[in-house]
Amino acid sequence: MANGNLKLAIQKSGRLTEKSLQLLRICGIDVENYKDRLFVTAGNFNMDILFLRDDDIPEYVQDGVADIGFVGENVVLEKRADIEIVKKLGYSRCNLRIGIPEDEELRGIKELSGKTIATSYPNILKDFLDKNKIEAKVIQISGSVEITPSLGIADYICDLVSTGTTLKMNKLKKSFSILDSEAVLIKNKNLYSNHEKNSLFIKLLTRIESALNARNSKYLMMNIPKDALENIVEIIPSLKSPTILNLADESMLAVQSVIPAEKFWEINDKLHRAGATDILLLPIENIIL
Ligand code: PRT
Ligand code: ZN
Repeated sequence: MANGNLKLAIQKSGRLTEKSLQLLRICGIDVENYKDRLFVTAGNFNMDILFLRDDDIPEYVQDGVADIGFVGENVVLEKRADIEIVKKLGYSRCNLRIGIPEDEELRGIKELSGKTIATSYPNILKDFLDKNKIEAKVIQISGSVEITPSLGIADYICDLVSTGTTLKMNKLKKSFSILDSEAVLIKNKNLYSNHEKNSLFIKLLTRIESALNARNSKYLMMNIPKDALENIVEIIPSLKSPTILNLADESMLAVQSVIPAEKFWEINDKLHRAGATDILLLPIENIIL
């Protein structure tokens, strides 16, 4: 594999895999026939993709076996790898939290003192406890942390939570948050010294940034009566000034604009009231600013 290609490590099989491949596809990078392979070379970009367990990605990037990686920030912090976090990628969001039995209450973090807490993230938890000057016993468990309180192994747990269903199923509930996590782009600290690879990295980063910009934006199109223009332009939360086009019907205009996706339902009623018709909202794949 010493071919000058940029080497990207992603999770082989798990919660990050599909979203990581999808991000590459939006960046225009073809990754085909990857099932049961340890690595593949992209069809149309000088890049090799290595498929690894997520826990191994920070160390592989630190040691330069891979140049860059997509991995959960929780794993990066737990492994204490000497790498650079370049960017949050906006997927696989979760929360590392203290979970406690349903019938207990914790009024402040100091009440963790003297308790036994089971976790797969002992380093992150110990850092949190040290920072808050709390002495608690941390026991490291590699899976099914949520059953430890009912087995009498631990008082509380510290685990990743997304919907909260796992906690509920085990008669536990959410308590303090230790870390908000999501997938991040990481890179080897010496990558910049390899000019060829670094320029491939910058090319990829530009594409990732344009994909992330687009993910939160939509393309809004509508027809409006000419005399409503001033009103309507005020309602639209545009990235830039909206495009305004004449229509065959001279009393009407077409208005088009990129807007933050989450704003649409907020402004939709206002647009209607101001006289907009034929409102279309379209997805955007990339935005190059
Ligand atoms: O085999 P490999 O080691 O590669 O994978 P893995 O089994 O260690 O990891 P995987 O695929 O389960 O998760 C990969 C990454 O996804 C994690 O490191 C997080 O960054 C992210 N992620 C996002 C999550 C969750 N959400 C999540 N809910 N990882 C784990 N969970 C688990 C959690 O541990 C608990 O058991 O899901 C359960 C809680 O989910 P809810 O929805 O019931 O609250
Ligand atoms: Zn793992």
